[in-house]
Amino acid sequence: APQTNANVENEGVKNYDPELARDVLAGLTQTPKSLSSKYFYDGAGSKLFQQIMELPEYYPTRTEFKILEEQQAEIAGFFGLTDFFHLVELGAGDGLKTKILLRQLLHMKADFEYVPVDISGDILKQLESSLQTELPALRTESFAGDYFKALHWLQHNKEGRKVVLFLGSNIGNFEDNGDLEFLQEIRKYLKPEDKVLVGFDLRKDPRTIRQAYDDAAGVTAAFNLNLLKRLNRELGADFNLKQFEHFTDYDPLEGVVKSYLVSKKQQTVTFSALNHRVSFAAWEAIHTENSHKYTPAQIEELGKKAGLKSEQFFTDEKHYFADVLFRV
Ligand code: AVJ
Repeated sequence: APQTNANVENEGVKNYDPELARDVLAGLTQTPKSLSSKYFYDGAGSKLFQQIMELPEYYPTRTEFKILEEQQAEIAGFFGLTDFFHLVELGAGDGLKTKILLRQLLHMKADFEYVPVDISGDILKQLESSLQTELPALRTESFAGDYFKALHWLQHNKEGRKVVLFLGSNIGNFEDNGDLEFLQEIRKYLKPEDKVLVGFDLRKDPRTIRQAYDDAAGVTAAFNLNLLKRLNRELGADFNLKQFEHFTDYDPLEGVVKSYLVSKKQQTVTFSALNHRVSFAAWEAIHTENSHKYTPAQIEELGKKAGLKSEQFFTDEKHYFADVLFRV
């Protein structure tokens, strides 16, 4: 009987993450179905994202890298170098882009401490060891956990002003007003002498944007489908990856890339660890990601609503991307 099978398969996934289970069930029992893009980044997903950043179609990383490289001295100057500060990076990742700024700040003899924050302790350990060999003079104190827990901890345990980095256009990944709410939350931790540098992907030819999320080699498709692989492994689901496909489109009115996993036929998926089944109609879509693109005016407005003034835009010659420096 199916019940018995489910119990047998259960053995493999006894220690599932209850938060993942709750989010996934909530997302797949509502209409339209959705899964949070924050779950893309398991081991395989992080590797696939590394590959995405190398794709010819995926311009954001390369463009932001160039902005930081070419304008590093000016950007560092805007941080204010006359007194000590904490350079807090939310979602530090591999720090490849940040190392440009870190090197520059050390070169300018800035008095600062680097505080990389990431949900993944593994990523932070890798970052710390690479920093130790590449930039031995750097003072680092990493924080594994939630971004706002990190800001709270800093406020209560550390003296001195701060410069907060939120790079890579991660700000674009929120739903609805999530970008505004995120900046409003950061604002609560800021003092007049603090700064925030945020990476925004700008509006451009809609075809350029669409291609960046639907590459010819199919890496982004694999990245999206990996979410289902993760649910198979971590929640004992039985998604047949051949029966779902990656679909993505950019709406130039809304300025949002929306990505989906579409069920190619009517089918039922069983989550053996959760004793739960989810049915899909033929061509029913699971919404998996939003990626917002902004006009400069929208960025100013967003800042204003969050109580932040945009002090300086750092952009590339094609105006594909902007790192924007805000203060209160
Ligand atoms: C990591 C959120 C910046 O939205 O461009 C890349 C994630 N998704 N290709 C983005 C992503 C598909 C990426 N961010």
